[in-house]
Amino acid sequence: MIEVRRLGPQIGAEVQGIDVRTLDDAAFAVVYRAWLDSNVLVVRGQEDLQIEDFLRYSRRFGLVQPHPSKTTRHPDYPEITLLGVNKFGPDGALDMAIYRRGAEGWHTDGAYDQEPFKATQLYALAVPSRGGDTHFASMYAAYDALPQGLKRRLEDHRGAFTYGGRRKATALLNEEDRDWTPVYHPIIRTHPETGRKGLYFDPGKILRIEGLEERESDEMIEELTGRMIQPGAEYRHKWRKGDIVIWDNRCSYHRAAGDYPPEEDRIHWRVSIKEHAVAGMATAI
Ligand SMILES: O=C(O)CCC(=O)C(=O)O
Ligand SMILES: [Fe+2]
Repeated sequence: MIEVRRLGPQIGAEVQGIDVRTLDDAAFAVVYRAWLDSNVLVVRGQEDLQIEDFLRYSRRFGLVQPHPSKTTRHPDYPEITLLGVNKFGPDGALDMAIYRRGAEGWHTDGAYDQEPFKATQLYALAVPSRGGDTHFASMYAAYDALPQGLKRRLEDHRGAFTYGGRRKATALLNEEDRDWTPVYHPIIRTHPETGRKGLYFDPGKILRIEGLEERESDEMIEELTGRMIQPGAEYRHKWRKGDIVIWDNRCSYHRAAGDYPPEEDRIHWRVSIKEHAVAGMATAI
């Protein structure tokens, strides 16, 4: 019996009573709908998944693609990024780019791509005794809370994004992959499936806002950074081993807490998912 439980007032839901390995199309349609409605979907208790199980389930959401960070790919499965693996270098020093991956600020994954990631999905293999949560927040709420004048002003503007953004944070990329040409996305972006508008923004990847003078653009980036997170529109996930969490990069921001004891393991498999027709949806909904 599938049950969907809301985790926060505007964002986050948990699906109970499923095994992702044996979900039929009708059940998957419930899962997918719950995900679209809540931006972040949690499935707990999926212990002992094999990589193939995780990939098969992930592909039902869209096109699973290898992430540009080649050094953190699984050696046999390029579509799987390993999070929290090889944290210590040969000299025993903690590699901060791995330990604090995703913790430098609120962001959305893949804004540096012409077609950003639709979704990111994580599976928890090892969870530390404390810390290591993931925080989420709604882009819809950020848009809704913008003053009318600002909404109107931003409506026609696109942002230029690259992987490293203004800080050129490219430590996890190979040398030859660091030269990114900026891509452009509307700052007010309409979600292709829900039709709702969100504040599509990522302070770590945006270079500038098209059509604004440099100073104006920097000020606007500053202002929008302060408007991303709205009270009551957040969800904080406390991981347990066997959890699967998928978030919608088209309508949510996230960040890792980056605060767990470094000597402990915090390991996830991650997939990056792009848009394409969703298997089983045509008949199921
Ligand atoms: O490890 C986490 O909690 C999330 C890291 C992150 O930002 C990502 O995987 O995209
Ligand atoms: Fe991320």
